[in-house]
Amino acid sequence: MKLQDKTALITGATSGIGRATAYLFAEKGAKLILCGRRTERLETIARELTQKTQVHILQFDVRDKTSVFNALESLPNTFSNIDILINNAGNAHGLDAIQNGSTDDWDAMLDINVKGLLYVSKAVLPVMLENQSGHIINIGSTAGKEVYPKGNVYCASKHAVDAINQGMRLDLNGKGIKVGAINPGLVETEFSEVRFKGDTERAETVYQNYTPLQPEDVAEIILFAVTRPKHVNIADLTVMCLDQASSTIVNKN
Ligand code: NDP
Ligand code: 8X3
Repeated sequence: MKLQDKTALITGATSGIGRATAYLFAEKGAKLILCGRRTERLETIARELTQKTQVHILQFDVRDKTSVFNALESLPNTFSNIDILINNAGNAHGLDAIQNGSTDDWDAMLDINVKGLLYVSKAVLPVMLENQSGHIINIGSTAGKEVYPKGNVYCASKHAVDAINQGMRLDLNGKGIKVGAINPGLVETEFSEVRFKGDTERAETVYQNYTPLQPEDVAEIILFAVTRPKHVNIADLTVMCLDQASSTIVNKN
C-alpha cells in the first residue's frame, strides 16, 4: 500500500516518535494532520514539510475533550477524510515509588496516555466507519507489557493502551478498520526530560552507555505497519534496542 493520497493524523507530532513519523510520512507523500500543544513547533514542522506534502496543524491538549472534538470538526474538507490515525501523544510524569507518587503526575499520565487516546479515537472513528476503511496505530510501550519498579502508573497507562488496542480491534473487526499497537522499549526522545520535569542531566543518563532506539527507528516500523497489503494487520509489535532485554534489563557498558 502506498501513502500517496492517504491522510494521516499524528498526535504528539511536535517531538520524538511523532515528529519522526511526520517527516517520514511526508517523504512518502501522505497528507498530514499534525497535532500537539506547542504551536510554534507545529508551525515550524509544517513549514518544512509543506515542501513535500500538504500539511494541516491542529493545536490542542488531548486531555481537553471539547478541544479535541472541536479541533477535529474544524478540519477543512481536504483533510477530513482521515485514513490513518497514529495515537502517539503521551509521556511519563515522574518516576516514584507508589507511596511517594504525585497525584498530579498520576492524573497527567492517565488523562493524556489513556483518556486522550480515547477522545482522539472517538473523534476520528466516524469517518473511518463511514468509509469502512482506516488504520489506527496505538503507540504502547514495553511498559505496557511489563511493569518496572517506580513505573507503577505510567506502566498502568500503557497496560491500558494495550487493553484498548485489543478492545478496539475486537469491536472494529469486520468494519474494514485495522488496529494495531507498536510497543517500543527505550527511545531517545524528550520523554525522559518530561518525566524528570526538565532535569536534562538526569534525563540524559537514561540513554547513556548503550545504544537506545532513535525515534526514526520507530517511525520506520510505523511506516512498515501502515504500508502492508490491505489484508495484513500488524496487531501488536514490540521493539527494543539490541542492549535491552526487558523493561528492567539493559546492558550498559
Ligand atoms: P516526546 O516527549 O518526545 O513526545 C511526546 C509528544 O506527545 C509531544 O509531541 C507532545 O507534544 C505530545 N503530548 C504530550 N502531552 C500532550 C498533551 N497533553 N496533549 C497533546 N499532546 C501531548 O516523547 P516520545 O516521542 O518518546 O513519546 C511518544 C509516545 O511514545 C508516547 O506515547 C510515549 O509513551 C511512547 N513511548 C516512548 C518511549 C521512549 O522511550 N521514548 C518508549 C515507549 C513508548 P506537545 O508537548 O507539543 O503537546
Ligand atoms: C517508555 C519506555 O522503559 O521508560 O515507554 O517506560 S520506559
